[in-house]
Order: sequence, then structure tokens, then C-alpha cells
Amino acid sequence: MRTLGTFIAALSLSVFGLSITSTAAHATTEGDICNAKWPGRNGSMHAWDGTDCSGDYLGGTTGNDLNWGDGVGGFTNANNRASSVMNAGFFGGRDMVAFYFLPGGTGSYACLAPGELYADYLGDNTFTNGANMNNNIMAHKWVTPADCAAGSWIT
Ligand SMILES: [Ca+2]
Ligand SMILES: [Ca+2]
Ligand SMILES: [Ca+2]
Repeated sequence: MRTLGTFIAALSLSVFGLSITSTAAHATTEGDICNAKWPGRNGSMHAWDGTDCSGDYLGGTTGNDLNWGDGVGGFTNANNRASSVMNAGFFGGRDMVAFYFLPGGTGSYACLAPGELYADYLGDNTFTNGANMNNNIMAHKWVTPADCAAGSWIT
């Protein structure tokens, strides 16, 4: 009986987890292109010039890029252009992508959780300094959920 109970509890948790993921995937109303471009959870993050993961592909990486405007890293000449972003990172540890208002990886930021999958429109999101995120990102860094203050989690 104990084994069966444990199995049922695990199954319930599994179903609960699936429904959470499903809810997150459908939280946005115009994520069709983002959904189509979802690479599977592979530890990477991505950004596009247009909304809904469309327009010019600005870059993607499994690492950090503290300056989207310089010539190195996953992002070059991408300052203040991103209108949609994706987090295909693995769950656990530094699984949040923090996007920054300025280069350097410090100061005002906003975080995209791995369970959110993507933010298909940054125009309704703000950095911790209150600035609109659309066409305003200049850097990103992988951080832990504890590094992201309440209210800084974007959708
Ligand atoms: Ca843009
Ligand atoms: Ca760069
Ligand atoms: Ca948004």
C-alpha cells in the first residue's frame, strides 16, 4: 500500500508539473512563431529583433554576454534591439536569464524563467528601474531564481 501511495503521489506531482508547463506555454496570446522556434530544452537562450521570435535573429548562447554591442560573444551589434527573448535553459541552479538595461551584468535587470519558455513581447515588461524592455536590452547573464527579485520575472 505504501508503494502504491508513493506511486500515486509521484503521478499526481507529474500531472501537476505538466499542467504548469502547459499553462506557461499558453500564457501568451501570440506565441505561435516562438512555439515553432522552440529548440527543446538545451541550455540556451535566444533573442529576436521582432516580437514573437520573428524578424532578425539577434543571437543565442549557452553562456553570458555582458555586452550585446561589442564584437564578441553570443550577441554582436544587438544593443537595444530585442523585442522577444527565449529561455531554453535546464531547470536548476543558474536557470534564469537576467537581461540588463546597461552593459556589464549589473544594475537594472529583469529575469526570464525557464518555465516561461519565452517572452514574445517585451513592450509590456520593465526593468527594475521601470524602463520599458522593448529595444532596451544591452546584456544578459544566467542567474539563480534567488537573484531575481519579486516583480522582476517577465512574461
Ligand atoms: Ca526590436
Ligand atoms: Ca557581445
Ligand atoms: Ca511580455
